[in-house]
Amino acid sequence: MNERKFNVIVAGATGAVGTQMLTCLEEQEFPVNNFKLLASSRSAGKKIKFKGETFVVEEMTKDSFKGYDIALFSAGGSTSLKFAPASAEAGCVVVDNSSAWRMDPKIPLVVPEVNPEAIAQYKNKGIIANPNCSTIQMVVALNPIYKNFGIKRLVISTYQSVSGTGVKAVNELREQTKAFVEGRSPVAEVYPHPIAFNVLPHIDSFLDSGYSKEEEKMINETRKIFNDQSIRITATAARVPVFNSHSESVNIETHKHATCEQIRDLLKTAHGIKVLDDPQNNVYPLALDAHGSDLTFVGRIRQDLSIENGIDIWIVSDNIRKGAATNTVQIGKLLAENYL
Ligand code: 25A
Ligand code: L14
Repeated sequence: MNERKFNVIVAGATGAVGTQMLTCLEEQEFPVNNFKLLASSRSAGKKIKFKGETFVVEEMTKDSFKGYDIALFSAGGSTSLKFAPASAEAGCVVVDNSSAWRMDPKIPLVVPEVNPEAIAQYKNKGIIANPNCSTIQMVVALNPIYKNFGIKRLVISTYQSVSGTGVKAVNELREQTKAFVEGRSPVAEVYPHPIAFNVLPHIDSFLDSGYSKEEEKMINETRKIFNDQSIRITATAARVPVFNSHSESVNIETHKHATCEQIRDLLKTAHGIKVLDDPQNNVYPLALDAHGSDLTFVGRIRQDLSIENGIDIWIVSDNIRKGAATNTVQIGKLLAENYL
């Protein structure tokens, strides 16, 4: 890697994902020169430590970006729609974690293990989109299977943690759990129903089709990342009372026949994946174990006995790290190293 250092902004720096982005920038040894933290007026003035130095959070405005090279955004969809074009205009390339730009055909949607070459399309609009958390971990696990056997159809069920919704949702699960245990009635503010000791088949808003937006994102984003509109996909996304890490059951129908051993061997050597698959000894991926890791964990690999070319797998990853912050910082690093 060359010696050049980059002027970097984190926008939405006080949120669940923004905070993790700072840790990832440190861990991935991102070559940072000037550094700036942005959030809403609510957080302006807040002090945050980065690489041993204290930075004061500033309110994001359209003038925040001049003289900076890369802005990592995790400030929500509407904020991103408002400010990302101003950043790009100022020559500061945006890597955006919100859903705002993902399906824009001119904007690349990138998972470094799968389609790093798409980063080159940053030139179109000065924006790169980071996919949805549930999609990222799934395509990391599916990529070796897609490349070797082809994928005809996916049937997905997710079991998603509350951390994706942000800090308030994490606090709500904690408070509701205490309320239940102490015999008080739980207060539901972030979600329409209590999430403690419950399962909600509801993530993001519902569409006329009957799918939720989260389910639609998994379908559309997966096809865009693989650049293959022929994959048939259906999904059900559920929220479970887990603080962090998403779990997914994915049923895969491949074009070519694959044995479990072939799939297991492929995944064992794939970048970013760890196979945990010894169910007889109670070894399989777990949300609690994935917490804090950048890896995507895969287990319960087995033949779907109901069709000819079917495989079932269980996928778990830390949704705030690989599902959001880690992936965004990885994209930023590839962009800096290879294109800027
Ligand atoms: O539209 P999307 O893309 O679907 O995204 C919606 C939300 O999902 C989260 C993210 O929340 C986002 O707001 N998110 C997006 N992508 C995600 C992903 N891949 C994802 N979560 C997981 N995986 P978040 O909590 O992670 O980040 C919020 C950050 O955005 C900042 N922000 C909001 N509006 C802004 C803005 N920054 C600049 N300009 C704006 N106009 C926000 O800063 C935070 O950093 P903040 O200062 O508003 O919040 C500071 C603290 O206050 C808490 N808080 C937020 N809202 C309220 C609140 N407290 C009380 N009342 C509120 N209404 C925050 O939790 C934070 O701790
Ligand atoms: O990035 O879990 O599209 O509530 C929006 C919903 C992130 C997770 C996105 C949640 C998701 C979020």
